[in-house]
Amino acid sequence: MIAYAPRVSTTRTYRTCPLCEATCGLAIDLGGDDGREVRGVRGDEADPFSRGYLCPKAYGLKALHEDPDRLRMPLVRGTDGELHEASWDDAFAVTLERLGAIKAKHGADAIAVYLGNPSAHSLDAMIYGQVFLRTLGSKQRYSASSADQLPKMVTAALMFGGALTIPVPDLDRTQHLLVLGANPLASNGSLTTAPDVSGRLDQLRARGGTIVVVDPRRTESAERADEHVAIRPGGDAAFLLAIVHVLFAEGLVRLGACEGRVRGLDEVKAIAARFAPERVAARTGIDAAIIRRLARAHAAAPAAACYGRIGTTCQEFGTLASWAVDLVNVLTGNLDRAGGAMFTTPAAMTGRNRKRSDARFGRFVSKVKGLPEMFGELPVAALADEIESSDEARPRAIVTIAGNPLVSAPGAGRMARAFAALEFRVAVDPYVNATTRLADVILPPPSPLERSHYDVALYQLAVRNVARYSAPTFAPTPGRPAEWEILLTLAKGMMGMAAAPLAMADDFAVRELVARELADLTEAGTPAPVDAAGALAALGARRGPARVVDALLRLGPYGDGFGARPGGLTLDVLERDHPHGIDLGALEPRLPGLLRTGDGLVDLAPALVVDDLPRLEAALDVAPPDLVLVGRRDLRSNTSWMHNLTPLIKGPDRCTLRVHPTDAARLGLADGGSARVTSRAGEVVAPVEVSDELRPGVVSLPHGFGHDLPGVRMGVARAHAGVNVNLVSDEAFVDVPSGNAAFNGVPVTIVPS
Ligand SMILES: Nc1nc2c(c(=O)[nH]1)N[C@H]1C(S)=C(S)[C@@H](COP(=O)(O)OP(=O)(O)OC[C@H]3O[C@@H](n4cnc5c(=O)[nH]c(N)nc54)[C@H](O)[C@@H]3O)O[C@H]1N2
Ligand SMILES: Nc1nc2c(c(=O)[nH]1)N[C@H]1C(S)=C(S)[C@@H](COP(=O)(O)OP(=O)(O)OC[C@H]3O[C@@H](n4cnc5c(=O)[nH]c(N)nc54)[C@H](O)[C@@H]3O)O[C@H]1N2
Ligand code: SF4
Ligand SMILES: [Mo]
Repeated sequence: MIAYAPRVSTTRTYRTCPLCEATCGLAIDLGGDDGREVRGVRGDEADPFSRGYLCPKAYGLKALHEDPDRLRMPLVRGTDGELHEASWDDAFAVTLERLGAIKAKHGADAIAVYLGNPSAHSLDAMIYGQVFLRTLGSKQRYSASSADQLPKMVTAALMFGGALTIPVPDLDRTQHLLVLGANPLASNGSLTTAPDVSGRLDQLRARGGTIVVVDPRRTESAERADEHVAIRPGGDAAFLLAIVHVLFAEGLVRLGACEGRVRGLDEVKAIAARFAPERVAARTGIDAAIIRRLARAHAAAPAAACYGRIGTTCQEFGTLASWAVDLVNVLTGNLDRAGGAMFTTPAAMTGRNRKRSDARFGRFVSKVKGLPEMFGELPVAALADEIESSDEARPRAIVTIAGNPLVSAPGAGRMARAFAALEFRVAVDPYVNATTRLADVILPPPSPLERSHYDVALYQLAVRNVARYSAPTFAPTPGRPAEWEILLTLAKGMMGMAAAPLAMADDFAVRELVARELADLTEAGTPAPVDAAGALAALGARRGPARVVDALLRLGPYGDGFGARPGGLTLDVLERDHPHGIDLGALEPRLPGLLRTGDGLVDLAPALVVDDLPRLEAALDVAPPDLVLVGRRDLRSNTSWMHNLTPLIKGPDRCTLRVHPTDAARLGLADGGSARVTSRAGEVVAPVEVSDELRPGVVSLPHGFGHDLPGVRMGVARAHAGVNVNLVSDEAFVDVPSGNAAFNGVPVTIVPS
């Protein structure tokens, strides 16, 4: 008898890491009897974009795939009030019956939807989440955007015409980088997709360039810079307008590529005249002389980029600050030039040929505070208000998709009460966490390793033009729907077509999406190469999001145009010929063709933005609060949901309140002691870490913690529970024009505890 040894060989597969915006290429070694074991995760040296780089979170993919707490089957709340495992058929049936009844009785707006951050990293959720939203037809739409980059989307839409027409710093060619409110060494970059941002910053300095970091905390990124400017939280708009003041006053304004392509220049000049460096010095905490020097240095650099992130968007003056970032780019001649702030030319995106501007706001308003709709959504800071309103058409149910608003949204305590008061809650989510523990049904998507992946969103903001497709590393487990199938099942069910085959619904959804793209083309005056039916036939046997990516690639600037440009990119070509991805070159100037502002000009002084200036000017004359809270990110985490992965969470407690020594002394706080932090919205008690990296008067606490609530089924995270800073963040403290949450600069009082 011959005994066969079990298979011990390993197979190397490649895929893009979906865990942050950097999109690193990974080489994943598989082994085990059935080849379904992850043996190793490495950076893919052959990836033309990430060139072997990876961060510690990549190893978390194995832990995530294997995490016993990650749900494999749906949970449905039983008559005993507890969540129990259920079959997919039963879970879908309960969901559709309850949502259908609420919609029938109260209308579609009675069902709120919240789309969380990982939906930007899940191809399935990004594409089919939109399909679900469209078929549901509810105006009660929310997302993590309004707890993140909404102000930037608003100013991009107003200035350039597209919500994602956001300039990215051309990191690889710039000679001067002014960073405000971003810590790319921890976050790995955001609204700027740049794997190995740390290496790219080193190269910037190695070629003689300079980096200035403006941040109330001396962050990892500030340590790496030539200069750190410890701004007072919320001071960025005033600081940048003072820079613009100096540019005008000293005759340093140059429009470069924007020459003859702007409107509102005189208005900006008049506005800037009101922001002399001396006037803003107190509010910004930055000496007038420093502001003048930084303005001159920026204007003198051969190529410079101004870049702002969370510290400039999630704050009281987020829209003004986001606008002022791009004013500096335009007025120093750096917009749309190599080494300045440029626009990516992505290979696949929806709405590429759309001509009308995205900037149509306020088509409806929130019921309680009258906040305007932005890009079809209401701000998450208004969600609890809406649920708790007495309006007949208030939300009675919520569907959260890849979101954890009870941890991540401001005013988390009130949000928890509002959620508890709903009639029905559904979550599309792999974990039972702070939010989903309240759900009536949880529908878990499969592991990231069981899906296809293409970064449709993030490649729109990359520092090079790139394309990379990842096929599923592991075949999906039979009987478990893909995330797109979960969302499409909900979508067709809400259309009253629960019995229709999924394949038919998919054909319908994809035909609609392709037809919209083709209609945009025709409207733009380009003859469409095919009709929607022809496109569907040409797309062949692929189903789900991969088919959509193929369609978008083929209609894109490098695509085969469905036969119009033979030899062009298709998903087949990408998959077969470029398993490590394809580099499509450095960023190229894109003005004026990119502009969708109606008159084809960059609008330097949009009314929505300018109208908010009196609020900023009023703040210049008021003494700032004594103590304010800001956020903090750590390289080994991402928002609230990676704390259950042992390799990423082990080590010292990270959820600490960092306090400057002088503040610690006057407040009576000791390193290792504990402090009670109180705001209008609520309070938390957190361990104290005394650190001189903070600007005095500023304390910092990371978000994403507080995993010890009853019902949370995340054993590892529970052991590192931490506290939820958003119990202190105030849902009433927002960037007024956009309604975006102001997590940074929250006034607090602190006592030893
Ligand atoms: N105080 C403070 N609060 C903040 C911030 C801050 O800086 N300070 N930052 C804000 C920012 S920038 C953001 S983006 C938001 C994030 O806010 P959210 O998007 O609401 O929260 P996350 O913590 O990212 O939660 C993601 C959820 O998605 C689930 N999930 C993970 N992968 C998948 C998947 O593939 N599919 C599905 N369906 N679910 C998945 C996780 O289990 C988790 O429940 O938080 C904001 N909150
Ligand atoms: N490792 C890791 N990576 C992540 C995430 C994560 O949680 N962990 N989250 C991801 C997400 S959802 C996002 S949106 C991005 C965010 O990416 P980044 O914006 O780069 O990340 P943060 O670390 O939040 O940086 C914000 C900085 O703003 C500073 N700040 C606070 N208030 C102000 C202010 O008023 N003015 C100025 N100038 N600075 C201020 C803070 O001290 C902080 O250093 O990161 C993504 N990547
Ligand atoms: S930086 Fe880390 S988490 Fe982000 S894509 Fe790269 S390996 Fe993944
Ligand atoms: Mo974010």
